[in-house]
Amino acid sequence: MSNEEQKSLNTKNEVELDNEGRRKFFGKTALIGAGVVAAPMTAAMFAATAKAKSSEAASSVVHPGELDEYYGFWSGGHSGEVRIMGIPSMRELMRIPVFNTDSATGWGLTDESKRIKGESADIMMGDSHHPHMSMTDGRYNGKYVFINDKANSRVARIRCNVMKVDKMITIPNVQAVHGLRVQKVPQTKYVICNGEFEIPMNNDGKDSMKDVSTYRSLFSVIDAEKMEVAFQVIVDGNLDNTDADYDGKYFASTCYNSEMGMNLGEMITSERDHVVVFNLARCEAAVKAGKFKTHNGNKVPVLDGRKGSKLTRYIPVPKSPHGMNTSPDGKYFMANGKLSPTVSIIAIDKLDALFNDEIKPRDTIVGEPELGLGPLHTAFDQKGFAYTTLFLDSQIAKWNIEEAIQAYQGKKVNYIRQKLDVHYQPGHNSTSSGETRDADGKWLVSLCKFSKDRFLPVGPLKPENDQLIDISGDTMKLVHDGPTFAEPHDGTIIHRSKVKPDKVWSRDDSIFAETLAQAKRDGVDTMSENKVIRDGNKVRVYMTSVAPTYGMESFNVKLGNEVTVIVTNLDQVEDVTHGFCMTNHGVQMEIGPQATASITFTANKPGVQWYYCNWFCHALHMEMRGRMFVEAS
Ligand code: K7E
Ligand code: CUA
Repeated sequence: MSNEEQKSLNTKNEVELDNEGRRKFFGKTALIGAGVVAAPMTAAMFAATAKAKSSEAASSVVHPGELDEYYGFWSGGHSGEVRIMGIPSMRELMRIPVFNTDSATGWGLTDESKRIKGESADIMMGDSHHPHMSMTDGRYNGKYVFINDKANSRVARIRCNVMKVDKMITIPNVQAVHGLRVQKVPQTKYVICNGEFEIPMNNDGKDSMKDVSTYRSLFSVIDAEKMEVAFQVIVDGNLDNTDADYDGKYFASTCYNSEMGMNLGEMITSERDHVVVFNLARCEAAVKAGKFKTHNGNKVPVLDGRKGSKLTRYIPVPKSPHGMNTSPDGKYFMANGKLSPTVSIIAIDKLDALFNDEIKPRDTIVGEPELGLGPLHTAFDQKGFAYTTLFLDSQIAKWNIEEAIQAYQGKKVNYIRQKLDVHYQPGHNSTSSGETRDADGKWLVSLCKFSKDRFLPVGPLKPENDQLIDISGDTMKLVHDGPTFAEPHDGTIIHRSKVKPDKVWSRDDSIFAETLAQAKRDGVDTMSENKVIRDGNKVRVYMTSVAPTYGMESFNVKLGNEVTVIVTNLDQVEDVTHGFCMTNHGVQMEIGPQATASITFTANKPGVQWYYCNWFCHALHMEMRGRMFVEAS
């Protein structure tokens, strides 16, 4: 055995030990729970794993100057942002600040971003999990990407022509918006999202906050164009992840706390939790018929979808399921077991009968393949295979859906094709176009929560590891390790033909429309004029920018003035973005070509304060600056 081989074996052993440790940590739940036993790996599976390791696929190489075939939209987790990746190169192309505050672009600091954030403008952080693009007839339409903020119960919309957030709302009556998906068919009229944490229905602190019987979790249905909550549905238990069908009829969500437990032990007592299925037509009819209540002083219609309601059905599944994924042929909802080694396959074509009370909830389950320890999320190709992440086993299981269904009917088939080691502890995974009718079975990305030994050590906080896997052949092949900063929970892989971003801004973009309206009220033509408007203690400074100068070399204010600087970038050249930074005032922003951006601050330091352009725009970029004279009175 060579040194290298010995080393890799050692590493492997350490990793396995580590997995063992984790297994013990989760042991109470994973092992006592539902009599869970890991499916032993067959020799064929071992061989497949080994083969996948030894053959090097070169197909992920994107040469300098070449473009990727896919866009990836990655969430930034508790970094609060969304990232645009190039697939298969795994290059990070852009960051879209959403719930976080961004120094470079001024997101969270500019007047435009504060307006878009609205009532949550003072919240500077977020926890983004699930980025999903709007669809038409089950295919991406390139218009919007929606993303949740678990930390502050918000949902934001990114407009894909400029790749900036143009709307953000706080969802009322819920706490911790987690799972988020879009209606796929006929188009994304609705964005659906889950309230994860249970809270008193009227959460005003007046009733006993310890009376858990008053706690609820709500499913929220958002009008995608208006970005308003259309209605909400009260459920039994809590809600975790969600997805929509390909018929425009049903949404399904997992629940891991049907017990309504308030601590870990209580949350995992039952052998079974459930999947809630929502009947969209019945919900819309109930709203129309006025069969709802409102709560907490807002106008959102809240429907009662608890057990016994016509609006929902509860399908028992093994305890504490996590991911919810719809197969791209539109046939199945899949609930990933987490504490159970199984995935529960729900036949969508049986749901009509379930809602008509012709069959029992469990009759909709047509398969429950045993895949390994800690199944969290499942992705798909177009050939009938599913790819499930096994968190505890640090593997991805590739399995055949129809064979898993046959096995459930008692036939002796080995539906598992391969288990591929990933590094380590994968959460979500995603296949190219796999959440749409266009699933093409080319790429799979495994978003691994731990990287351990895969990269140069960078201190106690380590990167995560986004691994690219070639799934175009019979076996999965690992082709790339990609370190990422906290924390891509979920990613979607979208063919580049679906996304058509603009090269420069339109002058009438709604993102800065309100700023232009103010300019109009001030009688300023932002495209040509450089002007200071004094309005009591307020000073509005309008200036243009053309590389490498601002239209205004200096302006005067008085100490204590509230100053708004409005910059319009007259450059029409693609990629010539200017910045505006006022030294010593915590003021900085991006102004894209043909855009207008503004930022407001108090001039609280007397004397000469230089402002400068901080986006490198020209050979004379350093000279692109001017002075604010702050007169002490
Ligand atoms: Cu991390 Cu989709 Cu929020 Cu699973 S969720 S891992
Ligand atoms: Cu303008 Cu740098």
